[in-house]
Amino acid sequence: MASKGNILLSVSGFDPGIWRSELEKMAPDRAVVEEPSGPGDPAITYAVVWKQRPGVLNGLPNLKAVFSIGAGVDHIFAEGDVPNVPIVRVVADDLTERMSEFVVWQVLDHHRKGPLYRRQQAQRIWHEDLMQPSAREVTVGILGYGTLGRDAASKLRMLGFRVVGWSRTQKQDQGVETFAGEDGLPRFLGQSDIVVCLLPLTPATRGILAAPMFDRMKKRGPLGAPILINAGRGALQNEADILAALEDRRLGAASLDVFETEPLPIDSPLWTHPGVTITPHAAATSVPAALIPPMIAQMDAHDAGAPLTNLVDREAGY
Ligand code: NDP
Ligand code: OXD
Repeated sequence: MASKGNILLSVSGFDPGIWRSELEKMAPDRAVVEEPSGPGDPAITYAVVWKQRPGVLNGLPNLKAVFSIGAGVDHIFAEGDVPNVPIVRVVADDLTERMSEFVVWQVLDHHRKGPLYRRQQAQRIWHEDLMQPSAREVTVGILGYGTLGRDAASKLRMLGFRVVGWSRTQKQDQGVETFAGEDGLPRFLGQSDIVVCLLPLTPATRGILAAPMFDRMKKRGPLGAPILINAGRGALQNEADILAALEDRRLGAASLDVFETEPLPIDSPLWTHPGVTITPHAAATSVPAALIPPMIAQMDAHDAGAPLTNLVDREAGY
């Protein structure tokens, strides 16, 4: 029996069913609806969204907050006017740990020459590449030293890598040299052998992974040329520039989880490029059973007067 306000669930790009059933399980006292009952539906108090239907959030007089089912919120702003209510994003160990797994996997794969040995295996070639640096000789630079970046950094450091971080505002972190803003970028890039991008997509970061950045990256290093790993957002990267940089060795290789257009078009040259590893926006999946309980807990606490946490700064866009 629904006695609290209704939850509007508006997701596109995948089946909302598992989110709906988890919401219904965890919040039996709230009805879950996928559309307002009509203009100005007064029963809706919270929305849970991923690339919501354009306009669906507008004109809901009792909407108290919008919850993103991911860490990123660019998908919310992309769908036009978003009412001026708080936006809550995912900050959860489950998601963070999944992302760190991905980052560590890709860093180690490049560091330990996975692409080379897979190519050799396909040709039955037995040849040990003796140019194998130790982790201590390799610096991993994390663009976007936030919730995900810091966790990945701590796990990479445990493996022995040197880590540097770049963020919008200056950070202090023991054991990690940190840089901030445009001024800090050249020194960050100049020492990173592997650049891991965990930036949010905002007006300031759109298209940042492009020729001007690749031109400024470290020229030589223990891995030969710098490696790019992007698990932030596809619109952070210029794919034509990545391909050009791979051709002239400004980049040695790239692992891309996100793309300008998703799914990656069948005719994209990235699919077959020997220097590119592709995963289908799978770096850190949002798992309903892990993410819905804290969302419902926040809704209940907020209804009882508590402030919301993990709020998005609308001006900064993340
Ligand atoms: P956070 O907000 O915790 O961290 C973002 C970091 O980026 C912060 O350090 C922030 O700086 C920095 N940043 C933002 N704008 C700029 C800028 N203009 N210049 C320099 N640094 C900047 O986000 P999360 O770590 O939780 O998530 C990051 C992103 O990862 C998400 O927005 C999403 O796009 C992506 N993601 C991808 C997934 C996947 O499966 N591929 C899964 C989950 C997330 P400051 O610290 O100063 O605020
Ligand atoms: C996210 C994502 O933002 O999965 O959480 O991309």
